[in-house]
Amino acid sequence: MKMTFRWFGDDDPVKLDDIRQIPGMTGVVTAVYSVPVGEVWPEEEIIRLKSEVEEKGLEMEVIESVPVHEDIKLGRDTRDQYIENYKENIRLLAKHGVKCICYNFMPVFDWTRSQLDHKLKDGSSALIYYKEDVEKLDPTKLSLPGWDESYSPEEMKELIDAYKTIGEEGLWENLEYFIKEIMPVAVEEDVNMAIHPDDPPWSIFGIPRIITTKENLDRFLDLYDDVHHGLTLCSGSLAAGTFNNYRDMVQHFGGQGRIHFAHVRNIKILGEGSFEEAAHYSPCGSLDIVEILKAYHDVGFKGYLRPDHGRMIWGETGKPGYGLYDRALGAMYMTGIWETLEKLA
Ligand code: DNO
Repeated sequence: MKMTFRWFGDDDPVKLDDIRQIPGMTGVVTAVYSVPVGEVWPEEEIIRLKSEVEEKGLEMEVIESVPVHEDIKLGRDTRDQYIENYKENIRLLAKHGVKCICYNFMPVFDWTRSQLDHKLKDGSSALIYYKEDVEKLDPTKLSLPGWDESYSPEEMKELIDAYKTIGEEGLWENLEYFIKEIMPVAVEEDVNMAIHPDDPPWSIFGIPRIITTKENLDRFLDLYDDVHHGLTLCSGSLAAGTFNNYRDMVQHFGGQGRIHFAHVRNIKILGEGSFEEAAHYSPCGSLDIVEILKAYHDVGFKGYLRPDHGRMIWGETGKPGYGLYDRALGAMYMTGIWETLEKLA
């Protein structure tokens, strides 16, 4: 297992100088953020980013994310050019030492929450998802970090309607087309492609979502028979669905060598369809992080792992879910568990 930390580049209030001081940290997970979705990343930007990271003694072996253009997800006529660009990004990143690319196939919205600064009893704040609040939201008028904000409300409505029209099976077809195009390039370049599950793992705003359950992840992996075709197994996303057993998924997919990247965080499940994000420490939430890491250890997990969303603690302000302190505590906690597992093995 290689412990990593997400870093949003030079604009991130969390600095590489901070990240390198977390014991056991091997590298950062980052991306080129200056390029619109669907375009080829300038090679000089990749080189610059890599040398900036390496100068601080960290590695840049994982990219999160190379986003997939909506025209690909919708299967529009223009998709082939965007797919060619995607392949070119895989080649360029491989050329500069990237070994794993995280991406998702969520229509329009990436992760969704009802509130980003919910005050917890201990004075910290966390991201939450309350079903009844999300149901009241108007998706054409809202924005969350990580979402593409370049759409007007009218364009957003049109996009959402287009997804409703193709439905889940249409989305599967478009995903299959994309995977069959890009995977031969990833195999040739020896890059592991790691799809991120839908967060939360159910349909929101009437839009289809398909990377949601064990059964669907099996169906996804069956689209291409090569170990490079794999998963980012995100505990906070998948386990928010009470129908999912994350630990069982680690055993199942990890046993097949198909988990390339692990996102591990804790959540407190508040009944069907609602949850609060919690500190990584098991008693703070509904997930048993020791059992989860033990499952990774048992399958001989050699991929990358990162702490996922943290709370805002100690007066820190910054990108919701992506402050320094709580994620550093999470990383250290998991590094400690891993060290224990190694010693007891
Ligand atoms: C949320 C993240 C996601 C993830 C993308 C991957 O905090 O885990 O935004 O980066 O879905 O493409």
